Amino acid sequence: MSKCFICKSESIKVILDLGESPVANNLEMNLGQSLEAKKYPLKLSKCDSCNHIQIGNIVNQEEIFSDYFYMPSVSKTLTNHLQEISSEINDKFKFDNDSFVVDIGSNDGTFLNSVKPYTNNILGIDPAKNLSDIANKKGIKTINNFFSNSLSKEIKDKYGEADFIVSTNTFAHTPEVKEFAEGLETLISDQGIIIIEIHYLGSMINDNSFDTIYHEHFSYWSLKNLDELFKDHDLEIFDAKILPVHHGQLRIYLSKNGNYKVKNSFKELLKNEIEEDLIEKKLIRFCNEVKKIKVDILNLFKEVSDSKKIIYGYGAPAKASTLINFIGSENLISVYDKSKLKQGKYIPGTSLEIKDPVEIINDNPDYIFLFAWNFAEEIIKELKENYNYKGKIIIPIPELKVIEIS
Ligand code: DWN
Repeated sequence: MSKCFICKSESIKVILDLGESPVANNLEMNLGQSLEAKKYPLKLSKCDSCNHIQIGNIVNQEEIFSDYFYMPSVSKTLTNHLQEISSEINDKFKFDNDSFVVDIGSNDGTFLNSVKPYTNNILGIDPAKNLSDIANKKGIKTINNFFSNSLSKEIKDKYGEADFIVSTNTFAHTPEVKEFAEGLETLISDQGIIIIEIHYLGSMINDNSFDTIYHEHFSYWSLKNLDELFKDHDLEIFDAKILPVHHGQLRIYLSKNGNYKVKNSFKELLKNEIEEDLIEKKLIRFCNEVKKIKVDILNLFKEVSDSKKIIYGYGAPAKASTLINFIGSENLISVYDKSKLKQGKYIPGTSLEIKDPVEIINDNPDYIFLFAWNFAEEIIKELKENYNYKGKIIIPIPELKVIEIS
């Protein structure tokens, strides 16, 4: 029986069932392994007592994160975004040259690399062995482990309290939300600042981005539930903003209670979320919209195959696994992705090999289906300038549309 990650209530209801899906980022090495990929129920559930939205079926975190193929450094948009975080911290809160900065879910060290001009007193934490090795080789000291309160105590004993803790796209990736919050409370200094970025429930609902539902996304956070959770751990959100990056990220700024005046930007966002009635009214609309999107995409695929045209996918994001396993992959030939970690592997559960985008020149697809729709601008620019692509781009989310590059 699954329990709410926050209040531990067992009164959890499934609100959206996306069928069976493999672990999204567990790209397979060959066709045989891909077609045999283990699939798990992929459902979205809601806690009746605190309204927390969480994955309906827990897959072991070791299976998901020990060897991980997502790297922000593949995208200029994301690399710039992480760079902006460190320059914003310096503008708003000022790094000292010995400020101790910890990145939880540090991946390949892209964010901490951007902190180096301000301080070398940096530490990454990431459970993926392959990514921790890449970061350590780049000289970004990284502990290969999951974040926990006990690890926080070890870090505090060895290196002292953190002046800044940054965690992007990680806090939603664990069911142990209280343990994570305790770890933050343990490690952060009395005047320290924590910045957490996660995909925002409000953006998912408003943008119909149901493809961001996959097993590594354990929680789909509302600002209200974040506020209540951290208040139980002597941590206060004093600022918050929604960012366009990825698929609508929420950034929250926290410190020990009372350190910073709570900003109107946070109060306004919280008020809108509650007044917009995100959880009840909009969530029901969202679940109905998902079914419509599936029908619309399948109708488009039928039109394309009736006209004997060919479609390739672009981008092998985790989102692609959810979308493909929900709508089927028989209409697609294969998928392009710039990430060298992903090329030559297969989207799990399909026969779609991931190819270097340079092959677009030979393949010359009539249509390109943008699985990495959140980077449409950067990718379309690349298709035009690097591959002189002419054809039609299918952008599935937030609404299905086809644009022509002539
Ligand atoms: O929370 C998460 C989000 C933030 O990032 C993680 N759970 C995993 C990951 O999700 P994702 O895999 O959907 O992330 P992306 O960054 O949307 O994936 C984009 C994919 O597209 C990457 O594999 C890189 C690729 N890409 C490309 O081939 N050419 C990206 C760009 C910008 C390009 O020009």
